[in-house]
Amino acid sequence: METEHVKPEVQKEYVNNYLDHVEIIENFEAEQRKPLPAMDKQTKHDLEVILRDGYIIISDVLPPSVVSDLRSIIHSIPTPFGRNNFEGTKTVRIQALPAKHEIFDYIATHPRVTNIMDRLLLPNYLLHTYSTIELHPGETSQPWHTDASQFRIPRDPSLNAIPHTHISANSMFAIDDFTEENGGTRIFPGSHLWPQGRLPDLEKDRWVACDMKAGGLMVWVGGLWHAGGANRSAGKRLGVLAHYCQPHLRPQENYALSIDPSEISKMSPRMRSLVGFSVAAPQFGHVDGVHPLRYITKHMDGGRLQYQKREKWERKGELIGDAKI
Ligand SMILES: O=C(O)CCC(=O)C(=O)O
Repeated sequence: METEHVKPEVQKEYVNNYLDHVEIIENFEAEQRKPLPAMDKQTKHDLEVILRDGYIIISDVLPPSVVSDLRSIIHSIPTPFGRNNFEGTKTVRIQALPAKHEIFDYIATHPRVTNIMDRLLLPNYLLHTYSTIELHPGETSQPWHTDASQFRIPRDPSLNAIPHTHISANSMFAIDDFTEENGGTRIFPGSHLWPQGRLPDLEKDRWVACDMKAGGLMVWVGGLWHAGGANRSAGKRLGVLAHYCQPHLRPQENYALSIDPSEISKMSPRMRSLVGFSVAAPQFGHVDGVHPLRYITKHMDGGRLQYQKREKWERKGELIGDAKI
């Protein structure tokens, strides 16, 4: 797909440069992880489309039995609407998914996604946010944004800083059909190649809405301008979004595990903040949507942090999506 303001030859050079450098990514820090198997045709195709357009939509990735399990599991977790325009005041978002149910392990590690992420991000990349997003009728469109901008790292205008061009990348599995009418994610194709400071021009730039059936998957890079759509339909639009980021976007030491949570409230606010028990704008460091200190206070019992029980899940039924992997 061609995109305004990015010359086709620049776009082509970018894709070719990147693919040349995939070998570097595949072997990068190989001592930490076995080198990746050679890229198969399908992954190469997915990657080429993502690098060219900034996103890809893939049909029939999740089998109907998994879609139906996900829908009932998600609806069994009561959660209020979002608190602002970005979260969506008519949108239900459930967070801390790996703490809640094993089905979310399956989704976050789905090979159709990880085969792509393995080549966009460095080994041991992280889940950055992971939530279910259900737009209810009447939801308005989300503000336009790129996911990577929250890291406040300038976009690389030469488009050549491999492999760091991609600070993060995102995936959305459709649990309901996504349409323009019910709030399918809106995208400016090719906008991942826009230079630093270039904002969407709503009079000139053309956006498209993600149109995919339940079980479909959209993957996009962190630099792509997009937004959740407005839900003008009478039904809901449910998706599961897993956003991954580079592995070094965190402190070297993992204090959250080494410090007894009962000690945190005894620390000074400054010290507490230094070891990560804080929320930095826009929402770095929250735990299941709340400030970590509030989370600890709420979940402490007998001087120990009580964890919720993780529900078990076993995959059953057909292999429709997986058969293509
Ligand atoms: O719900 C959507 O379609 C997109 C949501 C999104 O981009 C976000 O919450 O950052």
